[in-house]
Amino acid sequence: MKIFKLLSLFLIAFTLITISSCSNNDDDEVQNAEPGNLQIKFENGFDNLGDIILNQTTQTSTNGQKHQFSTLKYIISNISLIDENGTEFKYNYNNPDKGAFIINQAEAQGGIVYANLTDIPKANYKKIKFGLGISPTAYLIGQEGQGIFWDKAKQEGMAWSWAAGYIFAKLEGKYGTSTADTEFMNHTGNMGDTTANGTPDLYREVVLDLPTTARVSKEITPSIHILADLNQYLSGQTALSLSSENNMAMGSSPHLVSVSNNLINMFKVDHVHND
Ligand SMILES: [Cu+2]
Repeated sequence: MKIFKLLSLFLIAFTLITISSCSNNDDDEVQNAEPGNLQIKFENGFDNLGDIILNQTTQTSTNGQKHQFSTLKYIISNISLIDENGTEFKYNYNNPDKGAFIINQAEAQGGIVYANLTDIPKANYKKIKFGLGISPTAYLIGQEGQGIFWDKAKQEGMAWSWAAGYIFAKLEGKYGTSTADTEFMNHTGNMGDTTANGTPDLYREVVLDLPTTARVSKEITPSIHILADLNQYLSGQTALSLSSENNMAMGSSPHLVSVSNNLINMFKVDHVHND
């Protein structure tokens, strides 16, 4: 009997401890599971030198052309984050109204253009993925399905007519051999429904490793600091020269396909801030 009583007491005590520790865990999880925010910093530069000054910073390409930008803008969309378990969180995927950003060097503050993301699940993220431009899938949702971003893109000169669609990257400035004195405009984009038209799809995606884990929580808003090396434009995987044939190119011509292939390789995560 004594042993039975002792056992019962032990069992009750054990159960109480288990219940209380369980409920403690539950409380912690409820608190910690709250989503947080994330900031992406885009620093546009040439090679390892950040902060391009419009109409000023001049770069010489592989093919020996001096060039500088008066306009440097591009669209980022379909951002996703991959955590330490390989789980991918898609941020307003194929929803430009909530998930697309215009990165405009004219709006850089201290050389940085910011994209602020909200309501990100708490996790330790190891990789970031995003698209340059607007995906064909998002475009085919139609104008009504993305009226907010479409209007914004129109206002910021990042769109043609709806039939032609968005401008993915808008690069304008001057180039030349001894001095940058000849105007150029290269505007990349899909010119409508690429499948129906049988035209090239210039939307490109990239996956980048984070050198430090981005620890998103209610308490911590990490910043992912990306260096975009605009040297890739003319000196990327395909060395390009500007000429009278392509210096006023708009749409998805072969030259602009090469430009798109070069530009998607310009992104690198330099560092991550967890504070
Ligand atoms: Cu930084």
